Amino acid sequence: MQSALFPAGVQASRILDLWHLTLGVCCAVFVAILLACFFAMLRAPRATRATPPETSGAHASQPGLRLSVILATSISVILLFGLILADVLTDRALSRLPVDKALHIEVTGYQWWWQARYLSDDGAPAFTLANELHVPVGRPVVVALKAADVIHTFWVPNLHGKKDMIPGRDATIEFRADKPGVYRGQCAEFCGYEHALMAFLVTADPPAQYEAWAARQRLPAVDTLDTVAARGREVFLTQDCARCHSVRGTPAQGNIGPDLTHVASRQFLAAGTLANNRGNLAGWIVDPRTLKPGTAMPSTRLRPEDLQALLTWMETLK
Ligand code: HEC
Ligand SMILES: [Cu+2]
Repeated sequence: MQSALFPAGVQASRILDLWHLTLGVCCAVFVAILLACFFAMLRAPRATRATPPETSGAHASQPGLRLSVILATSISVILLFGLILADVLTDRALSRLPVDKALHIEVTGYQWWWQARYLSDDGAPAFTLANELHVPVGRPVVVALKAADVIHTFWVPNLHGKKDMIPGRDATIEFRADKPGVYRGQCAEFCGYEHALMAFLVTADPPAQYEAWAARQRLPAVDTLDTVAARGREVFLTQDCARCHSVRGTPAQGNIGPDLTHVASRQFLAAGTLANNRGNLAGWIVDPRTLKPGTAMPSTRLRPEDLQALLTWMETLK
């Protein structure tokens, strides 16, 4: 789900309250102005072909005009100040989320995918993955935002507002998911050709389930392989893949593309572009630039047996 109207956490629901207030005030003002126009038209003198418009009163001073103008202006000013106040109060409330026991994640925006480095409680790096974050329900999360190339914007509307990721500048966003669920995020700053295909997921799990997930992500790739999978691993290591991708537990240590240690546990490939299944994975490896023009990943021509073995191995990366 991706919607600012269904908040799943404190931050998003405060923003929604502010939005409701603004919407309510603006609608009330709009209706009041329409009513005023309507009554003005009703009261205006009528003219027909026989009776020319009566304009003699146009320059005469109207009783009560001064008062209505002063009143209307004051109401507008008061309402606008009210909105500014609500804005400031919301902003302060947003910055007051207690984060002492927070989970820390570093998210880096790349053209056009997201790298996430989870830190353990002592601040040491725990594991790295791409595009699909998990967070525990009820625990605050502090996400340190970075950009590797151009400006991106981190935005998960169910959890919080937007925050820019500017190269060379550090920023953080803090949120807490209070309802379990899968929330879709989207890059919200035009960042090149495939900006629209730069999505990600935040899954909010109950704490025990989150811990189980994190424990699995920490593990390296499985070592005990059947012959086909072992051959697939060889293909991965001897082709160019390892230059760009890491798979923990193998010699592959590239850091240009997503960490693939647990790629098979993700729902999507290439930042929300393709459902993660064998067919799409094959299509992606053979010709990523048709699926996502401009991506840094080159296409790889493989013999069919090698491709099948590679796919079989990648399916073990759960
Ligand atoms: C020049 C660097 C480079 C090489 C070589 C490369 N990739 Fe990639 N790969 C990338 C980048 C960058 C992405 C992210 C693309 C995106 O989502 O926009 C990616 C994405 C992927 C993904 C999707 C990962 C995810 O989490 O969504 C898979 C799977 C993948 N590559 C497999 C491979 C395999 C297998 C090979 C070798 C046959 C390979 N790559 C070679 C750079 C590379
Ligand atoms: Cu982007």
